[in-house]
Amino acid sequence: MGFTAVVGDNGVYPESRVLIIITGGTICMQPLPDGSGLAPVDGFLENAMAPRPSFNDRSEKVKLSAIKDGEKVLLDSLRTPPSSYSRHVRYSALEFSPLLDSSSISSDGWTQIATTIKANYHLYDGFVVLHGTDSLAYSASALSFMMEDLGKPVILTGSQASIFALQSDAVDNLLGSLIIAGTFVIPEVCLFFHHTLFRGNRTTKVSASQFQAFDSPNCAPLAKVTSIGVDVNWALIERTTKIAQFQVTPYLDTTHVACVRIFPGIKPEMVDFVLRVPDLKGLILETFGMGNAPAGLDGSLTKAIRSAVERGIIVINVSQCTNGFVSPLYAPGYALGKAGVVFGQDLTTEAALTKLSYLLALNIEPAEVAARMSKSLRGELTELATPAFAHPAGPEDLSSALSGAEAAFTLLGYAIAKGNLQAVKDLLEGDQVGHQLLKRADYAGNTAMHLAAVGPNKDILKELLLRGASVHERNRANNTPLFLAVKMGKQDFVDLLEVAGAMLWEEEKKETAAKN
Ligand code: ASN
Repeated sequence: MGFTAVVGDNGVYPESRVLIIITGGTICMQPLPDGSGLAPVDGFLENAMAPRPSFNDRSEKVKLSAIKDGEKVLLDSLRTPPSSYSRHVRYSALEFSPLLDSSSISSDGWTQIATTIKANYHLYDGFVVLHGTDSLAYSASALSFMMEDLGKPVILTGSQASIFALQSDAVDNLLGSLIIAGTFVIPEVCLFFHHTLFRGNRTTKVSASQFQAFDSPNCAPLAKVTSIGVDVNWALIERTTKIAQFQVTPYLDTTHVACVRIFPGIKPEMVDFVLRVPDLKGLILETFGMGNAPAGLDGSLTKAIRSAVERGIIVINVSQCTNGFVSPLYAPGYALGKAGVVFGQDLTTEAALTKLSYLLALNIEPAEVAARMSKSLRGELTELATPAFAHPAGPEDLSSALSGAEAAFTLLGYAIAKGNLQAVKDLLEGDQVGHQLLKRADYAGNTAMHLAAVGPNKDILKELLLRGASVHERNRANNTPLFLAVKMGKQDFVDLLEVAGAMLWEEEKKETAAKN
């Protein structure tokens, strides 16, 4: 939203709240005293964050409420100095017990992360998950599917070197994640690494040792941290256009899926053997190039696959290439398609496996699982709806379309204040322009949602929600649209905002109750 550093009216900067969920990983590791390698150690907040000035402005100690294992607890918190967005980020942490090397994470760990976020969703503005890098792309993908109608940022990060090491990427990765989670309402499961914010379910680990360890080869970064701030690519951000509250599917079925990487000379019997593992429900087939596999003598590989598909097993074709997509362009790929293989477009293997596990956990028919595998649920794949050779709108098109954005936002403010729904619709027409306008704010940090929450026409509020506006944005005074609607006593606006997932903090409830 591009705020410049301005102190709030009363001389203090507002605070946002972030919960850090610590699962383990190198970021919190130290060498074991007996020399048997690195292992995670607990007490990260006190030992790694509190001593560092960039994580701790040494302000008065404050406890934050959180829900842990279903119980309300009070956690120590720390606060960052004000960022260039005129905000402190206050945060507390919940640690997994035991902390893990991420190679040991499983569906149970993902469930624990997702349910912790669900339980604490109403208490924090955003969530940062500290996690080892080895399986980070799997966890980011898994969580993106488990979380539906997410309205707040969930950012996974870790590091290649421990925060206790002299030369490490840990501080940059963690501080960047905290500031983004506490400043921008990016309602996605993201992965932040080496100054770059990625859509989690598009990522893959590309280096075992370099600090630039992750990439999302088929999707541009969602944001980049530069010397002057965070450059968010708002046009790319996924947002829900349903009026619905955040929900979690608390389980993924990773026990009935398998993954086979095709190689020159692979025996069809091997693939057939895997496809006959008792209770197997789905297979990810990593194929060559654009989705090709050797047919086998007399088409025996294709026969094995066809027979499996007839037995109700879902077979998904993804490419071994990191960039590009699969298609039935070549005869071998076409034959796989004829045998009933589903083309996973540009899905990563990590996203394909976790998406399949998610869909299997929903207990829907195999045909429905197969249909949903080639549709985008959380921005994890590119649906090939537009002609492959169309020229996408370049950055020039976008900037010229937005050159009058400030004027358009002013007009939008007038239309909202007058209750003129048609004018609002006209101004928001065009996906990218509309999206940019919904992210804009006036001098007081009020977005279109803040204005509509106190405006005369509830249908405008509904229209903004259906176009993907967020109920969680806070203005400079740290107020959400719901807080303003409650203060104005607009009960039907309050009801609509709550159905769309808005909620008040405990102090806000007390404050509005006292004044109303
Ligand atoms: N083995 C570590 C893990 O994934 C690697 C890391 O975090 N850099 O937990």
